[in-house]
Amino acid sequence: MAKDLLARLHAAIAEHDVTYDEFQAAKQWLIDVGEAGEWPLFLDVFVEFAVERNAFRDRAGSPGTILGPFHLPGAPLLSAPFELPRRPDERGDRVVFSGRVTDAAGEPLDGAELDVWHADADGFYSGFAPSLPADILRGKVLTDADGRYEVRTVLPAPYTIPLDGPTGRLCSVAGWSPWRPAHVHLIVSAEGHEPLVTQLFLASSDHLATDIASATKEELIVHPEAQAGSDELVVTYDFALAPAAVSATV
Ligand code: MBD
Ligand code: FE
Repeated sequence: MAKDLLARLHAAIAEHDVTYDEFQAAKQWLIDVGEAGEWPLFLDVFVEFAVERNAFRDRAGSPGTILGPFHLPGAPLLSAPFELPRRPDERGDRVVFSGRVTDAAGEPLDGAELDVWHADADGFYSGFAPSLPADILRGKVLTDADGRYEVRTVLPAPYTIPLDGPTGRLCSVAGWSPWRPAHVHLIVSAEGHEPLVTQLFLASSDHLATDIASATKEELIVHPEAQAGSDELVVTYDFALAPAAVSATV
């Protein structure tokens, strides 16, 4: 694989008639990505979707998409009414996500875990952007005996790659929009099943057709609905998990 990758790079150098000045500029840019700590961002934005698509091409159950660089382990397990921690003055429309977690055959999974995280109304993630408290807008919930879950939070805004770093500079020089559409991340897991890493995208968001991370899928777009007599929007979404891959036994 490493040899093949390098051979393709050497072919591209010849094809594009790359000069020494271009090589030195590319070398410095790669060094800058490392110094800015942007390798996780760069790889998850420009490479992970191809790995996800390939790794799960034949998997049963609901579609997944990329994990991205902003998951943190150790989010708190929430009890009713299942509200993600937030600031008292947190901006963003209030919303409840609810639905069922089943196996690939539609049988409910009791005690399945949903680990949920998302950006705030300015597109920033807690634990990564210094402007936010460390642990907000992240939490876990468990399904009940019918496989049902609920999570209450506020709607996130679209996310932009930081424009002042090397990844943002690449986007601007290449003329690529640096935005991801507004989305909520989830890892849905249950004993005996493959964990489902996925995202739900808000239908009302800008940038759905031009996600810089190439990770938006039609089946993952949700439409928050207003309900009479409530200021809480509702999103209903069901997750189906594939059976755990059978490991070889001797
Ligand atoms: C994100 O919010 C994200 O989900 C991914 C995959 C990459 C960059 C920012
Ligand atoms: Fe994200």
